[in-house]
Amino acid sequence: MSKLTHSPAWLALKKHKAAIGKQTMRSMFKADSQRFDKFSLQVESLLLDYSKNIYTAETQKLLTDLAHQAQLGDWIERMFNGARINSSENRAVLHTALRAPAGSSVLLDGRDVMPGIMRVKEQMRRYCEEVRNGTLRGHTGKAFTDVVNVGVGGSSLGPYMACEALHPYGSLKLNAHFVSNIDAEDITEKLEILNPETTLFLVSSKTFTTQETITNAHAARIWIIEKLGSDEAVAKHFAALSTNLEATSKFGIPPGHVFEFWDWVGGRYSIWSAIGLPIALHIGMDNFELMLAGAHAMDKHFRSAAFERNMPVILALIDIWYTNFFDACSHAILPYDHCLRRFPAYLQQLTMESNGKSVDRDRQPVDYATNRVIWGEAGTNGQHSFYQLIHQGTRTVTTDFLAPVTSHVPLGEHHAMLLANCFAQTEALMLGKTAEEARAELVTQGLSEAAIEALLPYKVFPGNRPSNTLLFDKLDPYTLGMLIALYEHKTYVQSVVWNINAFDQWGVEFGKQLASSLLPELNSAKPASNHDSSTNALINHCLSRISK
Ligand code: G6Q
Repeated sequence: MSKLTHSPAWLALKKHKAAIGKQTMRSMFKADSQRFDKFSLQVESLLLDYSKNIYTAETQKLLTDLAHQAQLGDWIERMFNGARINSSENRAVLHTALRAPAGSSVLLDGRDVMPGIMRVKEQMRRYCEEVRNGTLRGHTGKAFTDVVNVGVGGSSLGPYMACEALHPYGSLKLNAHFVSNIDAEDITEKLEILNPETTLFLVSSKTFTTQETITNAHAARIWIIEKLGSDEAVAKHFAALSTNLEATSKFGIPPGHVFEFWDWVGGRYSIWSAIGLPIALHIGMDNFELMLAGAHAMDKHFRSAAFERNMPVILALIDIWYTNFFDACSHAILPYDHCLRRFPAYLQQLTMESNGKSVDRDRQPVDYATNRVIWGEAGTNGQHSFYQLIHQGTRTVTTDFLAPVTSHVPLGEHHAMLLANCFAQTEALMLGKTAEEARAELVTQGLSEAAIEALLPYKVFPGNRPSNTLLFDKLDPYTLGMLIALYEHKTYVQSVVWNINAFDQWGVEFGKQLASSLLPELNSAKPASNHDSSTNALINHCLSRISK
């Protein structure tokens, strides 16, 4: 048994769960008209309502004890101060330095990382200006109209999500595209609609060795050379975002078009680094800097606020409450903002790749649940598909609803309707519908007693289904920065309590290794025989079908 599940704070929470288990949120709201005031928090324009949870002042106290027991305060400082908290890779974790303002100093092994960060930001600014104003042009002298990010995972999901989220701030003259899949369909469907003379490729890869990215980048390189008729076009039509300067130079990208970052920036935390260049090109460097400023504001809050008033800490502890004491199976991210439609996918990687671990920092297997499955979809689309399961399914799904108070596009009653749907869902999930209420409704509809009896069980909603709601004034770059940093820190807090390393990803590395070792067998004339019977048969089925 691990120390955690035997610790005083854990055992106290277990006991508390048994006691609180009988109370419903409906009764909690009824008993306390101040419940929202007690369980909500505002940081700048970001409002978190966490009152619709199975949660009392005692829950908050016990969860906060758990955080103190894990020495969360020390771990937070360790991260910001450049300690090598990514122990299995012996790396510091300093994505927060990337959004620190000019004039800050962040030491790593006694050396300030800020001058390097500022140098790359300055390089990004110049490049963005020159591409956006047409000073920097393609091989045939035409200004760029399209930017294609070639990258995968952490080198794609963040910029892709942010370019969509900040679309209202995007340049109409410079379209952003994202190619990530090794499936040739991905790059081919992009190339089909693009003009090589006006297309700029950003090869985004921390390692510059990832099979998907390098293969797609080579396909793009061949396309440019063939269409523009010269190898020299590569230097003008390609830039690289990477830590591997040797490999970028081998690819033929001139040093001035290579945007560096460092091994202390994890892939899924790299949106703030040169990996953010597609965002900066799309919305302009000033707006990108606003995104960094929003994240920095959240960093300051995270570092200084007491745990009871600390937004990332509160969200993390509530998540732990359900994960470890209610056996909740998954958590849905439900943005009522079309621009945030890729946010669930982004958070899926951030949290599942960070905390989907089962061995703790002391190399011991854990005996408690770690990260849950994260999923979601923009509202109101999700309402017409999977919300059924959230309302009436057999397993607890907890939820985060996110919504802007105002829309970028005031059109009729659209935005009021969007918000009405959002709030109605959180209310219904909390309240449910009792048999009496359902019966009264059916009576009003004029149904016979027999028809009511037949329908009634299906019309009852258990309620007591937890949700958090995050409201912000408008989805601008600053707010998006705050939101991303909020979830990054939430993820970190959970890892600290669970005593796991949120910053390695051996499962992802495993996948990379497996695919490359199997590839030669798909190109071989001989049938495969080195695997289990299933894998051999799958390979051999393809070989036999291809040769027909
Ligand atoms: C992120 C992961 C993973 C990584 C991709 C791309 O934290 O490690 O998603 O970002 O595998 O890696 P490269 O940037 O090295 O190509």
